Amino acid sequence: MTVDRALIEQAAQLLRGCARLAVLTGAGISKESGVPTFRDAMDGLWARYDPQELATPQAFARNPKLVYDWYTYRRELVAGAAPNPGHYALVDLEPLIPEVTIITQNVDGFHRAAGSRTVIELHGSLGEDRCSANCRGAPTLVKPGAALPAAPGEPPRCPYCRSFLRPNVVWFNEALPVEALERAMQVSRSCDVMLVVGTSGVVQPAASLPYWAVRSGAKLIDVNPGMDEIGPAADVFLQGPSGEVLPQLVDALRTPA
Ligand code: BV8
Repeated sequence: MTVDRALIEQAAQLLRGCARLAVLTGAGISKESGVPTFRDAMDGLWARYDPQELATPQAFARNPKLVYDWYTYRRELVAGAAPNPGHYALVDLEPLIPEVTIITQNVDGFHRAAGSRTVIELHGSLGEDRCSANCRGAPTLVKPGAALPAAPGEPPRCPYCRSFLRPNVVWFNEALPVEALERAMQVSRSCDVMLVVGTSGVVQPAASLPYWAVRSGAKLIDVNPGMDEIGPAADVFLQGPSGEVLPQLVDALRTPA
């Protein structure tokens, strides 16, 4: 898919004068790594479930084993996948722009795996389990080897208090980690440009960050193969898959105007 070269150049021009870049990413940036987005119908065993139904404390309370197995399935998906050219292009921006901060809604850890140095994980990380009671403070992380083995039909249990373990992610109707959200707000309000990549712009409070950036005077670039909630507010909308668009944006930025 060839992206409009004039729009790529327009976006590169916004980045040429940029000292502080905030990048907000969603599930779409990991699509080309083979990890389905929340909007994709999940396949096979999980096709009949709605992610927004499974990623909730209510679902876990009702059926902890089902929810825990869903995350085991997603961990296996991520373990078999890798960052794609979109993730690496964001790393390539770092030597070109004084300050680059990644604010991600994703829990797959691909930004850090690709080499991004400043990553704010708004919704936690698939890679870690925690005690569902946070018995030793929030979060009480439990390494895989330390968990009490799962009894049939149950998730593993906390070695300290025997509560069920759960993934260290933020579910719907749960508060985001305060320090991550405060940092993301501060970065969004002080950036010169916000680059939004691969998000439908629906889930709050992450979806409000681009509006904070614009209200604070930042320019907005949105990258998505389809229109999303952020696109209409963007100064430049780059329509295409991020694995193709972002490397072209980096190449244009490296080429003197
Ligand atoms: C909270 C971790 C309060 C778990 C996730 C205000 C208004 C309305 C609703 C609310 C509101 N405030 C709160 C809510 C409720 C809710 C919410 O936003 N609901 C939505 C559905 C309306 N928010 C919450 O519950 C949040 N908590 O506000 O708590 C509170 C305060 C104090 C005390 C108690 C409570 C918590 C939200 C976090 C939920 N956890 N993830 C897990 O992963 O399992 S959210 C999860 O879904 C993802 O992390 C992500 O954030 C979201 C999916 O969004 P996207 O990333 O955008 O992905 P999506 O599939 O939607 O879109 C993909 C996009 O990629 C598409 O646009 C597509 O076109 C594009 N794409 C496809 N291919 C490509 C591509 N782009 C680029 N390249 C490609 N190749």
